[in-house]
This record gives sequence, C-alpha cells and structure tokens, in this order.
Amino acid sequence: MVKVITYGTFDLIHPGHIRILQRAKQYGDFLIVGLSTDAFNHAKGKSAYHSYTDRKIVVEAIRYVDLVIPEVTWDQKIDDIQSNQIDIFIMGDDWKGSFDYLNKYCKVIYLPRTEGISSSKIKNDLNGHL
Ligand code: C2G
Repeated sequence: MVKVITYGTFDLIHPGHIRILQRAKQYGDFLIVGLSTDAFNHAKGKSAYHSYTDRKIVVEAIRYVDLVIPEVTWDQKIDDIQSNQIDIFIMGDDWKGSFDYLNKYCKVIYLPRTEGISSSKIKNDLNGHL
C-alpha cells in the first residue's frame, strides 16, 4: 500500500483544495491529511472561518481522503511520516522547496496550485471587495 500525506488548513473548501487532494490520492492508495488546528492556524498567522472540528467533518467527507490527523506544529512532519509509514509527501507548489528536507524520509512532490481561487479570495469577495 502506497501511503501519501499532505497538510493544510482546508477552510471554506473550494475546487483548489479538492484538486490537490484528488491529485495527491492518484499517487497512492491511502491519503492522510494533516489538518491545521485552530491554535496552529494562529501560529501560521491564519484565521479560519470554520473551527478545526467543522473543517475535520468536511475534509473527512471528501472521497479522496482516508484519514485526517491534527497538525499542531511545523515540526511534526518527520514523526508523522515515520509513524504512518508514508511513501510520498505532497503539497501545492506555493510551498515549493519548503519541505525538501523531508526527502530523507519519503518522496517529496509539489503540485501546481489551482489559479484564481483561495479561501481568502472567497472571504474578500463575500465582503463586497469583488
Ligand atoms: N491549494 C491549491 N490551490 C489553491 C489553494 C490551495 O492547490 N487555489 C493547496 C495548497 O497549495 C495546499 C493545500 O491546498 O497544498 C491546502 O492549502 P491551505 O488550506 O491554504 O493550507 P496552507 O495554509 O498552505 O497550510 O504545514 C503545511 C501547512 O499546514 C499548509
């Protein structure tokens, strides 16, 4: 079984999120999502609209996702990769280069982001800044 992992906030789910998860799953048989907790989002300087609990309900319902685990710190990836026997780490290419250090533990792949959509754009558009 080829196991894949990716991480993110996944707030206000949109086609960009779905496409990264869909493509990530194509690389293996089992996809784990490290979902940023509300506290870690604060550390990332992000404020999600939905709570961790609600974002977890949504992400777990996505057909490509097999397991959701909490992402509480930048430093947990090596442990996650080793304890879950991960073969491939995948992120969108806005993170290109940021996680190359994981190459020692698994394959690292950056996939093209979906242009023109983001949770912050959705929030801005809804606030009338169309
Ligand atoms: N993404 C994408 N296309 C978009 C928006 C997001 O491909 N239009 C991808 C991102 O590249 C990322 C994933 O969707 O791989 C999740 O994005 P976010 O929820 O914004 O997560 P982020 O804040 O990038 O957190 O430790 C890693 C961090 O937790 C990543």
